[in-house]
Formats: sequence, structure tokens, C-alpha cells
Amino acid sequence: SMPFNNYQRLNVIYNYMADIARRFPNLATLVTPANSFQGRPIRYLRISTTNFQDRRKPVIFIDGGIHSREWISPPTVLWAIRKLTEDVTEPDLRNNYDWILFPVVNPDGYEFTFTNTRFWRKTRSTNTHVSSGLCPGVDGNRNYDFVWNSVGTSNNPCSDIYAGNRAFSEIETRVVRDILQTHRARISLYITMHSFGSMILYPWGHNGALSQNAFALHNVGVAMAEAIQRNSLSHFPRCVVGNSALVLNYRASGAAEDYAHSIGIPLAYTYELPGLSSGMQGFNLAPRYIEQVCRETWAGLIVGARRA
Ligand code: 0X9
Ligand code: ZN
Repeated sequence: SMPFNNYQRLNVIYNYMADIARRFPNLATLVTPANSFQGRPIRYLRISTTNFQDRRKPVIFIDGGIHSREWISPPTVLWAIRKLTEDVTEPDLRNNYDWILFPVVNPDGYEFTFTNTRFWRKTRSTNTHVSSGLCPGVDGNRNYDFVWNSVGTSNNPCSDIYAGNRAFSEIETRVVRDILQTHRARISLYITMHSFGSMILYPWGHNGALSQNAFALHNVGVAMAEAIQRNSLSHFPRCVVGNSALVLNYRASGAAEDYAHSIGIPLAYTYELPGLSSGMQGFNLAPRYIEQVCRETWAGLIVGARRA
């Protein structure tokens, strides 16, 4: 089973997901909708106690690892897989919803953070339009087609916030788009896992305006944060809830939760998981905290799901 005492390479994560699908054939389905730019499988698990294809239940969709250096993100999605299959303590969550759990949206970047550059954020695609062979990669969280490339983005392929040469230029974001689009009528909760900052963020992140569903977004967000707080450690930062642009103090367009909300998903959030240092070291949360963050994040997800 999945070791949560350290950060794991992609093959360990994929072996765990395949193992879950083998051990729980009537519950978990492994899906490989495409390969990454560099040819790695892009994989997620569907979990349903009935038949996912019946489209009867609301869907909860959680992804992670779009920003490859944010290593604490994939384990929190893997923990959710575990809590819905191997270690069920909330059977209502397993029975009442269909789940899509997608731990590593950006497998190329993720592997690159282990083999080459620890703080790599983007995909690893090479831009064929400009002379940017030396600067691969697009910021997946600027690549979604909602107010694409308008604020908090860059046209420079060498930038960490490069939006890409067009919306959904990246196969990795197209895979997330296709999940959101295919199931948008029944995805009641979408959460994309990032780090760091101990925040629960909701639309609109491109301009700081509140959506029509802001009341529900805020109240469910606060309920999730309170559950996280109750299960957190005293020396972890307090979890702050609010509009993405206001809480972060910067606007950024083309992000996942804004896109999801723009196509009608009522509850769409970015979680900024905890970090304990400032600067780049915030991405290096010590491995001994992985399990703690997974536990408290699951506590938040329980509340969010029951309100979804
Ligand atoms: O800037 C981002 O992509 C996210 N923060 S991170 O430090 N993990 O890179 C925040 C995205 C917030 N959402 C929107 N701006 N819509
Ligand atoms: Zn991020």
C-alpha cells in the first residue's frame, strides 16, 4: 500500500492506483485518457459503489500535482483514494457520491522535480512557435480557457507563469477540461490541490469579484476550514478562506477553479495546503508532516462532500 512517510515517485503512485483498481474491481476504475507531452500515462481513478456510467450520483472531483514542485498535493488525493477504498470510515461519502481522484495532473513536471530541478512548476512541453527550446513548460494553472492570458500571466515561455500559446495548449489541462466538461452537470464539488499557504480559495481569481454562488462558496469553505483547523497542529498556520484574488493579494486568470466555476460547477476551490517555511522552502514540507496534512485535509473534504 501507499507509503505516506515520504514523497513518492510517479511509478509508486501509479502502482498504488493500479493496485487499488485490482483489489476493488467493483469500486475503483483506473483511467488513462492520454499520455503526457513526454509520453507518460496521465492517470486518474473513478470510484463508484454503483456504476459511474449510470450518471445517477453527484460527482466530487479532486485533482493535484498540476504544479509539480508542490509535493504535498498528490499525497492528499492519494489519501482520499485510501479513505474511499482500503480504509472506509465515512461510508456515506463512498455510497452517496461518485468520485474522480486525479493525484498527478502534470506527471512530466513531477518527475522532473525529482530528477533535475526540485522547484519546477510547469509542464515540460516545448514551444514550437518561438525560439523557446531552452525554456520548456507552460503554467497549467494559467492555461485554462477562462479569461485566458489576461492578468497575472506571461507571454514569455521562460516565465513560471507562462500561459501557453493558446488556452488548453497542454494535453494535461485538456484532460482536466474533458473531465469537467463531460460531468459538469453533476460535479457538485471540485477541488484542485496546491501549496502552500493554508488557504481555501474560491472564484473569481482573475478579478476579485464574487460569483452568484459566493454565499455557498464561502460558507462551505469556512466549514471545511473549521474542520481542518480542528484536526490541525498548533504550529501550523491557520487556514484562511476567501476569494482567490483577495486572499492571495494577486489576480491570475486561466486558473482551474475559475474555469470549473465558469462552466457551471457550483463549488470550485483551490486548496493551498500548508507549508512551514517562506520562499521556495515552503514547498519542502518535511516528510514527517505528510500524514498530518493528509488527515486534516481529509477532515475538510468530509465536510465539503457532505455539503456538496
Ligand atoms: O497562482 C496560482 O496558480 C495558485 N497559487 S500557487 O502558489 N499554488 O501557484 C493560486 C490560484 C488561485 N486561483 C485563481 N487565481 N483563480
Ligand atoms: Zn500551485
